Amino acid sequence: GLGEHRAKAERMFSLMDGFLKNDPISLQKDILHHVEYTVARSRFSFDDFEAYQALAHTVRDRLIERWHDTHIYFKRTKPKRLYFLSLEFLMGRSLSNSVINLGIEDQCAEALNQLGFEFEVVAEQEGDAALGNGGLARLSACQMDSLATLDYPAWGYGLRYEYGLFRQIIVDGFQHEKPDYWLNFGNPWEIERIHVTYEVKFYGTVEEVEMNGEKQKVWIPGETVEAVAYDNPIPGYGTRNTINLRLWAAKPSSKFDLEAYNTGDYINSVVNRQNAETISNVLYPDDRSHQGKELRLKQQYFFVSASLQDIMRRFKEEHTNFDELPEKVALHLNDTHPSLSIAEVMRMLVDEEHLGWHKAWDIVCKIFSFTTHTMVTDGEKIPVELLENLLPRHLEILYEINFNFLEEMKKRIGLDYSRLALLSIVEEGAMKSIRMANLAIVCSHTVNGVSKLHLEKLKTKTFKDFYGLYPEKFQCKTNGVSQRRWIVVSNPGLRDLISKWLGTEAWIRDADLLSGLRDHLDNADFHLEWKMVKKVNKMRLAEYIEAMSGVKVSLDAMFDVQVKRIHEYKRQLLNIFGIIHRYNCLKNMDKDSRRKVVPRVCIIGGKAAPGYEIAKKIIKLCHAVAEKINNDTDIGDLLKVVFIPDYNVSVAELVIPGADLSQHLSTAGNEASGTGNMKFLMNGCLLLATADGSTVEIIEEIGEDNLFVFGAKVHEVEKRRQKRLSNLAPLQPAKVPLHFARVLRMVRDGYFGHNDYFKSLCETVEFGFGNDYYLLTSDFGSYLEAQAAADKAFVNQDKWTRMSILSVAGSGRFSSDRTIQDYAESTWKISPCRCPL
Ligand code: 73E
Repeated sequence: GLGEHRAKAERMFSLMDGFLKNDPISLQKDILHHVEYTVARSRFSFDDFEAYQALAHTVRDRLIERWHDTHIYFKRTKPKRLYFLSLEFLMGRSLSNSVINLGIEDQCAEALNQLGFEFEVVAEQEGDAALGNGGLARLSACQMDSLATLDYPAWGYGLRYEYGLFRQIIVDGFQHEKPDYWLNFGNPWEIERIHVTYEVKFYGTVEEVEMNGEKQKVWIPGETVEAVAYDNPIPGYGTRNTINLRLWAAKPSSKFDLEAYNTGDYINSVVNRQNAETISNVLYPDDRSHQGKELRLKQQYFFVSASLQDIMRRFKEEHTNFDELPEKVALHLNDTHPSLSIAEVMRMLVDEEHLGWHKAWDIVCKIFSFTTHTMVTDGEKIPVELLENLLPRHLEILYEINFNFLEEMKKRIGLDYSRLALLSIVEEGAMKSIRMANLAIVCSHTVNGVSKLHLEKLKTKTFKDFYGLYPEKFQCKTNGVSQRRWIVVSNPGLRDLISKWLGTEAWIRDADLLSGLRDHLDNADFHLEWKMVKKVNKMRLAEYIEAMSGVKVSLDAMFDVQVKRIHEYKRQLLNIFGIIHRYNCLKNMDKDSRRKVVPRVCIIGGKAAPGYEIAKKIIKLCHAVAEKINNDTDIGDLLKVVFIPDYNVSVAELVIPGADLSQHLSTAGNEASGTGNMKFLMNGCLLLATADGSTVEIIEEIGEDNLFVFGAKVHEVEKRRQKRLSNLAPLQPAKVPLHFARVLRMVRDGYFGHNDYFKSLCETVEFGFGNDYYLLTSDFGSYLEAQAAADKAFVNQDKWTRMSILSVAGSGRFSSDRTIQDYAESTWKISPCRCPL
């Protein structure tokens, strides 16, 4: 059984031992060593947190060994490297993930046990690395895991924010933001490289100088800060390969503010030095919105400049001719955030390496690829005014890129000025600005969408004009998530069950093997064990809920979860309205009917961007509704509402395995992909969802009988919006379904208190006001039907279990391994480079 497969896996892993040994005794010695000499506590007396620190350092040593070997091997074989550029990475905790990927979990647990500690408890001491907002950032983290596991010679580059995403605390039902100063207790997972530093320059002027009889532009910068590298080893699973995520921190440069020193204002000049550090200080907490703020632009350029100096240095160490760049370097832009890279590479090649413009441009167009994560047309823009001041030379380069591009377009499409204006990288008008998406599309050899539906919208709407020009550039790379993080780390019970019934752990590297679970679809023992795993996970979650909110929940209830950033388009409001409707139904039922009701625990969690008023009101409404329902003795266990505060990666690892049902309610055409749905799918949780983003492909894969789909389809949304507007003139409240109107009235009239506060929230779905842009009114009926179908299926536990098994069995396609392999082969053109044992 399982023991045998574990033993086989262990033999495979033991081959990967390096200088440091991984048997429990050796691990224990190292843990005690670190307790004494790194943590500086007595080895006879240390607590859970200190045990965590010591174990983390023990694991870190082993990571460093592999990470060295991997890079020595890469250096020797000089493969084409992928550089994954992203301003956000949501890594979460590292201990469990590392220990699993190194294949030393049992040994570590045993080593700790003998010292009187429990691995799970020790692992929970770790705080999350939350250097990102939501889906985009967690996707980067899953993709790093896949890149390492599949042996690709890749590097991740990002920023080492000192304050990660704010911590959400709830006071009286309202969200408050608290700074996440995550480095307070040290970070054993990073390696500070004090000698890997680069100068990053800002401001100043551009001057023209004569060089070898030719006129040449030079940038005379006005301010210099230093970028220091912090390296974060990313171990692959079932391989020795351990790749690097290099994050930059800003430090004052020795050249900083030289002027002030010379004029003698010593104190002020030292104080001013601190300004340099503010660059990498704090992560912008807005998911999806872009503000034209100078600090944000500074962050972007700081990141881009340091990363590209590092990349070019490595290239020049191995190669002499820039013609080789496209064969040796792939630069990937994770959304538009790092797309200043394009101007920066041009500047380096033209101004510093003295290549001709056209030659440089030719190279640049062969090295960049771009993934867009958004559905909206109005993407990231940088005000020209800001650029002119902060990066004057880059602005010139951007103008020149645009000039050449528009000249080429004129030849292709003629003097159609309105079309040219749409294509232009420069947006004229009240606020002249650079359109980062246009820049990225023009310069990248591939533009990737994150789901089939998303790509379709890119082609026909968002970037329609560009698609007409470069149809071959547009490709679909449906997102995926790592089964290492989202099953192996977060759901060990399910991991063991899957391995036992598949007879192998090979699915941890090859998720397609999960389809083998279908062979046991009707096996009663399998069903029993499957339900048992879910039950244990629900117990864990129930304990957490009680600890967080004081609400006791019944394990017989259906655990219904919606966790993600709070956004109008994600329609948490639809969920809450559905809950209120359910409450009304229960109140109106007689005793007999109540006995047949499936009890529910409705769990909602997520952060609202600090400036997003409506999102914050949704959080408050959730609490107000919970307060009312949970305290209604008439309702009891039939309905409970819980808001889980501070939703983040480690909370997700607890919540997702314990969910029976998960909700993904975005109005069709708004969620580019969605990745939460895939995590729930892998954990045998049924989905209740609109046909949006990647859910469309989940439906394709598991069949619409195995989840609960509702709501307007993409092609219907436009029509409904129009219809909704034509209803405006004669204001026809009769068109609003009765149930919906009643729920809305309750909120508006203060049934849950705070009616003044909720007024503007209600107005978003009312005609004559917000006009219900996200179509809650027209989707409500269909939503309730899907909910009823879920209730009905839950009563039949055999059927439910089958659906649950089929969900996991169909989740292989949504592994980030599949996504990454596709990118590697068709976009980046890189090959595996496996470090020998
Ligand atoms: O649909 C998700 C997608 O699954 C999308 O909203 C999200 O990216 C996920 C991964 O592909 C996303 N995040 C951002 N844009 N799209 C974003 C924009 C600005 C700042 C931070 C994040």
